[in-house]
Amino acid sequence: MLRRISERIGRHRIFLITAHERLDGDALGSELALCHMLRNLGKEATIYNQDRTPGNYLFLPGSDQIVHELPPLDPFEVAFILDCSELDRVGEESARIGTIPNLVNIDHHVSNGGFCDVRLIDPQASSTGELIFRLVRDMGLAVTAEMATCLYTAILTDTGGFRYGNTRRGALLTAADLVAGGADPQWISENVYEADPPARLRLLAAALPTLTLEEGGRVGSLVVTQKALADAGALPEHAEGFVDLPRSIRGVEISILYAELPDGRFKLSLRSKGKVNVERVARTFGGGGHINAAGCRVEGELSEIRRRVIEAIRTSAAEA
Ligand SMILES: [Mn+2]
Repeated sequence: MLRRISERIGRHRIFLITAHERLDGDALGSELALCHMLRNLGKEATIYNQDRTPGNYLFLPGSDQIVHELPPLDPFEVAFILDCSELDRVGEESARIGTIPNLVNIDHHVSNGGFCDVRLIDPQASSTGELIFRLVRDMGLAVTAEMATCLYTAILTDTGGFRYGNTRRGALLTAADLVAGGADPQWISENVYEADPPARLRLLAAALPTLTLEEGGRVGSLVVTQKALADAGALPEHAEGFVDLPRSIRGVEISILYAELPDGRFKLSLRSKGKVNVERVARTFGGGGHINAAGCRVEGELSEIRRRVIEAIRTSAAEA
């Protein structure tokens, strides 16, 4: 499959690169590394994202050139859809992007349905960044310092700072190669994790009193409402990582963040320890992800959603 992707790169000249809405370090790092690679080959590449780049990723080289309005599509020969298990994860413009003649999907989600022919899907990979690295190496191309910074950020963030279950040999070996290629772990970590605006801590202060432990302390959760966001003067991206906090409590196996969306629905982020599968829980609500990290969007009253989630956790545990 790597061959088919490199053939497409060789044969074509003008590329669109995109990833899922609500950007994370893997989406952005993968897009930017691929963009650098294509441009180094003398190709034209444009990154389109529906959402703005979160502030803590603006240090990534090339992030200032990302566009948020889809340019006229006629010139594009190939669209790379990165870190998406489904085309519609791209957002509002997914249908239009789907009309570009050649689609290539590079992704590591277990729930990937295989929405296009040319794809590189490996649920064993830590991140899409790790797969981009594989592609670059397979093509015999150099990993520049810029690319190394982007790909290291992708792996660092998708493994939760090399802590989650996807922190396997491949992730660590790739990270080591990227450090050799010019990625600076300390500088990158400071930019990603230690560059928060005060609003993020104000939002955290509002979220912590919502801490709820259920199922005998096995399930821990936090809530971020639209009101809390407004009061803190915070953006939804500032709640990034809050889901990991209940999980830091001994005995908590499943950690959930209920984040209210502007339309009143709730975006659920689920994390788990060890063999506990939250992907199955998210799938009950039409979402997806990985065994230890998944998400979904649910409509309804929060208390009712909580009840349904606990029910899904029980069902999933009974099936396991
Ligand atoms: Mn990812």
